[in-house]
Amino acid sequence: MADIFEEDTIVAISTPPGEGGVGIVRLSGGRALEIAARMFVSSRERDILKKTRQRVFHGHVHDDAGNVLDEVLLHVMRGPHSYTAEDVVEINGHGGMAPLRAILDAALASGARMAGPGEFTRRAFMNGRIDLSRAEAVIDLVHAQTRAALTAANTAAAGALSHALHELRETLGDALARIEAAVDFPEEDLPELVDAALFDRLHDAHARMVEFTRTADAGIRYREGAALAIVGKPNVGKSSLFNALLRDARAIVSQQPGTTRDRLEETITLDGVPARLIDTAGMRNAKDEVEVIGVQRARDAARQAGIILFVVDASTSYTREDADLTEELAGLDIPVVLARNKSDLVDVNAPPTNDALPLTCAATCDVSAKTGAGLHELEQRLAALLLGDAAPAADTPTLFRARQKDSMRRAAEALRRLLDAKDASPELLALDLREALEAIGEITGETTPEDVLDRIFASFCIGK
Ligand SMILES: Nc1nc2c(ncn2[C@@H]2O[C@H](COP(=O)(O)OP(=O)(O)O)[C@@H](O)[C@H]2O)c(=O)[nH]1
Ligand SMILES: [Mg+2]
Repeated sequence: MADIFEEDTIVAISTPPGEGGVGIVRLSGGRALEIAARMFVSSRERDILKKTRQRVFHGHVHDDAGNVLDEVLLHVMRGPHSYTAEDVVEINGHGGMAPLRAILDAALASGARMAGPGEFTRRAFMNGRIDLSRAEAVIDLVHAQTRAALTAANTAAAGALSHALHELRETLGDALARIEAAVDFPEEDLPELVDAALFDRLHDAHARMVEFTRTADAGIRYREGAALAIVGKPNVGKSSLFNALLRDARAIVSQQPGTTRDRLEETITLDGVPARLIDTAGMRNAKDEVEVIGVQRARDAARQAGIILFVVDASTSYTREDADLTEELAGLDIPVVLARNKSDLVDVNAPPTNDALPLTCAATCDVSAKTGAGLHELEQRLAALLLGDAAPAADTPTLFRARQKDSMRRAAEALRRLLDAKDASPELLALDLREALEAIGEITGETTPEDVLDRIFASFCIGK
């Protein structure tokens, strides 16, 4: 599989642009050492081409004319004991774009080719060092925004997900081998190959697949996060609630209605899920030109949100504006959490001034942005909505992409068909098994179409 690459050695700057303590230029491929040797002069006259698995050299990188470009540490890792399973050389130079670019140019001039996005990781995958689920987890490690997302990505990157998937494939593959063998045997020999124990194993495998599909939503949430739009009429305390949830005085709060005109966005963490909290302009029939635009933006934010946090002022009666907004939100088909704010002003002994709004809410919370009362419960309700009841136990391998979930769902369906029709002909059983195997193979990479692979690796950064 790897041979299409054999000729070319790729190079890229692997650290982010900008200034840093160190910067790394990474080379991988059959000629990585030879190219590095052309650019590098060891300070102790060591030969970097000498066979060792791993070694670090100190010295200088030169251009063709012999000019020193940077003082570096050269880290040589021979395949297959490297990230890509090929020969890899990492040149650790001084951080800063000028020296790194100079080293990169020298490598290109010496015969390396510029790496595409994710090409190092793609090589690790093509060379069989990691499967697709691990390669994708590497992207997620880089992009993880919360501890929970990082844990999930780490678990998958370390191979726990890949291991669980390969176990499933083995169970299915073993069953397929037996069932296919049964096709060629006379009827009386069947029980030994295809027995109750085999169906028990498939039954267990099916249960694990269903569990994977169930917890996938949480995995996807950890990775993608969700947008949480705060909407309501002017002056109900949206910006105050935004600040309270952020634990920061980010938005301007004022008793003057119509203060917030633009949308503000900040990320908070709700039970491990990165949530983009969006403060919006109060929804009303605004006259002021800027405010009209703000209200339009509020509408857009609400429409695109994963959850709407609808804020009302519980210390006053609902108005026409609340009612209009309620109607508008009800038409959106997005879960709404109702926050009855300013609870500190509500006299608990007085009869409630507010009847229920004609809106089915996923949750209703009494809060006070001013005193912080009810905030914790509000956060818990929001987190529960984001994760459903599907949050996987920590360290349990989880699917974390919609694509993976879809494949797993198809695998589980195929296996369900088989289990529902155990007495069907071996040919039919084999058909279902093959379909299930193929679907799981899409997650591990064995049967993933090339264009899907292209898209996955294109989402990496160059140098990873
Ligand atoms: N007593 C009380 N006042 C609040 C509370 N939340 C907001 N306010 C006040 O209500 C006014 C409007 O708040 P603001 O956050 O700007 O509302 P927005 O227009 O919906 O963004 C300000 O004077 C706030 O101090 C609350 O929970 N209790
Ligand atoms: Mg505001």
